[in-house]
Amino acid sequence: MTTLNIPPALNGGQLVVKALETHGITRVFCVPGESYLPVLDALYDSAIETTVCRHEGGASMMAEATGKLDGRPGICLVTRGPGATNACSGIHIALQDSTPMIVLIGQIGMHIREREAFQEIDYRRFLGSSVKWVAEIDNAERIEEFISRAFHTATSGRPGPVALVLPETTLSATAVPGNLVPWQPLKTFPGDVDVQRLADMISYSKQPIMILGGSRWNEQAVKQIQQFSEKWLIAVACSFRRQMLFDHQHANYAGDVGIGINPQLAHTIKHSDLIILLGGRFSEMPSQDYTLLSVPCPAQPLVHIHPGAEELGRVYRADLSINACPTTLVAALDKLPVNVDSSARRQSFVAQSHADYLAWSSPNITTPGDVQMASVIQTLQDTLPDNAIITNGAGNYASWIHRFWKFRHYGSQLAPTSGTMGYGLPAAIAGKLHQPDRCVVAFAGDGCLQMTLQEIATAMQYQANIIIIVIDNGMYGTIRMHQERHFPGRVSGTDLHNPDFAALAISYGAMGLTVDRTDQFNAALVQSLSASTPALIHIKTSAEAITPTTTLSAIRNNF
Ligand SMILES: Cc1ncc(C[n+]2csc(CCOP(=O)(O)OP(=O)(O)O)c2C)c(N)n1
Ligand SMILES: [Mg+2]
Repeated sequence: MTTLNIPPALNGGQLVVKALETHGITRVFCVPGESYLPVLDALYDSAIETTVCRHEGGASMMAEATGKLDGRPGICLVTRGPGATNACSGIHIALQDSTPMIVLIGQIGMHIREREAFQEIDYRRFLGSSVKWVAEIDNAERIEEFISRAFHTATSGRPGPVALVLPETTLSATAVPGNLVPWQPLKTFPGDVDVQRLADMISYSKQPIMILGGSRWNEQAVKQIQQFSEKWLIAVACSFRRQMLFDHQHANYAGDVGIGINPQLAHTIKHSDLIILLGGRFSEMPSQDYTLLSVPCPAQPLVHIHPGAEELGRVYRADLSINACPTTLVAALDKLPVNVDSSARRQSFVAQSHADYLAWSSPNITTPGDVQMASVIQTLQDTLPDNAIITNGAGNYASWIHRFWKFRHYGSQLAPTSGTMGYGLPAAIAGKLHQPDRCVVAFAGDGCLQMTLQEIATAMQYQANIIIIVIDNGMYGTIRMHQERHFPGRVSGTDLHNPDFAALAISYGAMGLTVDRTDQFNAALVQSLSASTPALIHIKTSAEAITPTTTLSAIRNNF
């Protein structure tokens, strides 16, 4: 007698978790909800680590940051209705930052659909333009199919967020698991003809500048592009918040093309005879409100390389468009025999571009108040390992990092190109959980931190011993800056009355320290580095020190 070897049927929650395991997921971020209890229950038996957060915004930002570091989708689990609405901040970051991410959302049972049942949302309409793909799984037998597609969709072409909606009726139904195998990352490769044309354009250019951006990079590709820039004598800049893509101490580094760009670098880009956009979209922030390249036909010769075909020709009509991943493009460039015309001229162009960067990033500036932020960053630079992960959210405080911190390694930056406040703390927690051996420092403004402050409890719970540096100027400084520019002296809705952040950190069980003067920072940093808990350094800065280059009064008085 033969016995049929049929695996036992699993419930929907078990099928979801089994599929995540198959695709190599080791950690999920969640806020629990009664709408997806079978998934939580299946996680109980799984080797997947479940990280319980305090707010779905924090959970989705942690998932997004994990995707950014890892290249595989970060996973976030949230409940229906308010859980999903709270998760939107992280979903939007994943969309704008081209980060692979999968959000699993609970849902009411299918039998009560369309009555606006408790926390019912039509996610296809609600998330329609905020994700790469959103689908509701109405049959337990199709869970594996949908999850497989979610992994492929989130990671292919231009990566981004995918939302899968899990009705209670699907999670409680059962099905027999199939022969699911892990998803396969899809790469796009440049054609030989295009690579040769790119090489020819680089050969004959007198002032080529490459601007690195986007996602789908890895450590090897970052090394290869560095070697390529050396051999071919190319100046290299990094796009807004993609500074980890090129070693800032390298002789070919020209600076970051972001908010508060070095005017000299902007000039260089405007007058370059070849711009190579590699990996990024060159959207509003790096393009300086679309002024560095005219739309759709730039004045400068342009090569645009992007893994998503739909991004090529979307804004800029390039002379050469190549639909390829940064990794495959640099691998192809690596094989080319070097051919550079007018190398002496190129050498001096590269040297001048780097000299411009060094002058711009020198911390020898003086700003109002008792804390000099450029010196604070210099102290960090002198003390932290150079592969430390630096995170931030949105606010003028981030300009100190962008301008003065010298990023040196791939995977050392977690910062939202979407300009989302509150990102620094959850991103740092995710970074530390992902790479526990690395030093992780979260920067936040007083406004920024208070958007996700409660995640200090998550850091405590999982011993994610990060250092949080809060730059407290008593206001939503960025908006005050714009306000003073457009409506001088009419302060409206931008003042903040803040708590004692150090005391607050201590109440969570973390270390809390306060810095009022530059000379106190070093001791606070040393103490934080030796802490056996997360540590928060509350730096009180002058509201006048609004940017590295100007003061609030100067803006108000239109100087
Ligand atoms: C979630 C979110 N809400 C609002 C904004 C608009 N915004 C941009 S910067 C900023 C102020 C940031 O204040 P703070 O963190 O204190 O930094 P500062 O500019 O004072 O250095 C605001 C409100 C935003 N970018 N993101
Ligand atoms: Mg502030």
